[in-house]
Amino acid sequence: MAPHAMPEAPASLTGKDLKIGIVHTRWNKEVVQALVTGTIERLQSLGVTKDNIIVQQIAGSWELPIATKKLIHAGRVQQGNSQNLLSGLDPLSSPDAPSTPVTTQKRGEFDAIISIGVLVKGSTQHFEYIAGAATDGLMRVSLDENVPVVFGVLTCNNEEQARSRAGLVEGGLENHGPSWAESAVELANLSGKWSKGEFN
Ligand code: RBF
Repeated sequence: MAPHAMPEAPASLTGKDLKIGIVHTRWNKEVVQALVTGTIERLQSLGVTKDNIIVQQIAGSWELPIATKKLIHAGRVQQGNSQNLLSGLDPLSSPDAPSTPVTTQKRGEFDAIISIGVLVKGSTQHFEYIAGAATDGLMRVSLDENVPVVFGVLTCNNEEQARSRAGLVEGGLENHGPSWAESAVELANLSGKWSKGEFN
């Protein structure tokens, strides 16, 4: 096995019925876009439907922790709204009530969030500060909110290394996006079971 080969996901992995959020940065756009595409394609090949993959864009990695937290909360707001909507409807007494919008999107809480950004070491100390803050911040959000947050942040010495980790260099490394998708689906499924006290 190559030193940084990514571990293989369990063959039984399925993303059916999961709702996954992706929040990604605009900095280092080409690399980020390749990572986001790799992530989305793998989520879909695992059975997550297009409607259940919510993609949001922000400026830079510094903002990833707060954006991830806000996205988690947005899912909860949606859950509250759909509950209010349903409780206000009495199909027997209001036959003309507007029908629920046609969408196959799962309402409410995200099962996992994948936070994606690329930091390239430059001549300033920003790299260290932003990388440290994004790393600590994303871990904190995940634990505080009790939602799996996948760390999709690349910290690279240069542009070439970043491109390689996004699968953009011929003969280089694999795109990391698919492995982030697998981590999200795996932990989302396990979390769903554990929250019901089930292990199998
Ligand atoms: N954001 C990134 O996602 N990746 C970077 O490589 C990156 N480098 C930066 C370098 C400098 C000197 C500055 C000022 C910002 C950089 N940012 C980068 C943006 C940062 O994460 C954040 O969006 C801005 O600082 C605004 O809060």
